[in-house]
Amino acid sequence: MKKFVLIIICYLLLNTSFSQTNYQPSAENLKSRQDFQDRKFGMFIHWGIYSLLGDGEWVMNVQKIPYDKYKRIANAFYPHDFNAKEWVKIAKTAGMKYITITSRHHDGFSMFDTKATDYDVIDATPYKKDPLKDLAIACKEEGLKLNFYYSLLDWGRKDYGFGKKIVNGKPEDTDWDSYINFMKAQLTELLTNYGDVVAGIWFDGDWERKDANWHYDEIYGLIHRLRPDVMIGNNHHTDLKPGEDYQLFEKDLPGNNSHGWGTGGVSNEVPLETCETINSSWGFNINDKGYKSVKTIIQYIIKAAGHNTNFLLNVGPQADGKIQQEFADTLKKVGEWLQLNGESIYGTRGNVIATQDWGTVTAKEKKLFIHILKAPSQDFILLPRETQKVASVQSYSSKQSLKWKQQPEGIFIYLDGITFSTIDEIIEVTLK
Ligand code: FHN
Repeated sequence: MKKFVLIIICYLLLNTSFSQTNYQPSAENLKSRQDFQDRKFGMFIHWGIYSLLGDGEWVMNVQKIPYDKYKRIANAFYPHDFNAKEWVKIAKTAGMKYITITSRHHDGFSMFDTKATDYDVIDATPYKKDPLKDLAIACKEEGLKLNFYYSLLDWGRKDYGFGKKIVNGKPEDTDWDSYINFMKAQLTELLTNYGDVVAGIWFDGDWERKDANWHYDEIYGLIHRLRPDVMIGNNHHTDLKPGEDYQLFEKDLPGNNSHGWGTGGVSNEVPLETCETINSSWGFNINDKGYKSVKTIIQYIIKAAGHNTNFLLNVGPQADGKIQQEFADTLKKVGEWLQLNGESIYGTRGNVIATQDWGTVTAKEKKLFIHILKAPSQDFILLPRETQKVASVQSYSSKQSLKWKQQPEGIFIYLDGITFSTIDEIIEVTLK
């Protein structure tokens, strides 16, 4: 009898549709959105069995490795140097306030303990431990939130039918419903087995099948029902869809389209996040030496904050579980800058003024933080359209007072005596 009741509950959980068309986020969800915006800077982690091959997370596809052969590498996955506390320490030292990690990427391998498939870290590797569990515990201990990246696209499963023609919203000759149910079962695990540290689900891969019916109504409905506070984001590179709680951008600030992925509009209703890599790869790539400089990363954080956007910076750890030293060194320096200047980033909101040639502005309560990333050509800057009365203007680093004048065009701030920092010269304006 007990078994029968359980089956009915599971059936309802997997099949009930919760319409997201008129989705009204819960009070908990609205609170999560505020907290998320306050955190501003997160660590993205792409880590999977692909890391063993040192050629990025697309290696199976790019090197045209047949799925059955690729699967064999799982047997070599034993990350003896993996220490979740170390990762969290690196993130925390960098000033990152949350982590988003790949629970399952396009190769279909689940990096967590799942009952929905044997192609997972517990059943298919000699490691037999769940790294996401350790990470959830370490994040919780250190006050970081944890989001799970989850690929909709799967190169290997028969019921996904990679490469099949989509007819009436389904891939031809496959059991699409079985695939949707598989995802729902896994998402249920991700949302119920890792505690309240889990703050978001980060979908990716929708772009591979624009015409498919992804059953978002059911999937998003399930997530919101299990955890109303959890935020749903989907990197589909288009306009926000009903039920999504934050909008994702890739390798671009919202509104830009330098990679062809910024094709949708920018929502002004939900928090925004953009992601970038610390070098040129997402998953570990042994030949990638395109390390971004400390300056580039800090300026990215600032520009994103000015755009009212969080910045998610990716590292691809090695297969042994180590985050390479080059990344850790850069992140430490980024953290040192944030230690000194974090007040002008965390908890602020952007879109105060349009981005200027010289930089951008962030705001918190009565303060405006003017971030000068490039010395302006004149000896003043103009903050257009600021109507609130100014109480004081000073250099953030030296506390030296600066001359200013409030005119109908805006606030003129005179920069005499300022020596511009090569990364960011911050001017603090206090409003009355
Ligand atoms: O194909 C993926 C890629 O591997 C990586 O995960 C990035 C992260 O934003 N998203 C996809 C491309 O849009």
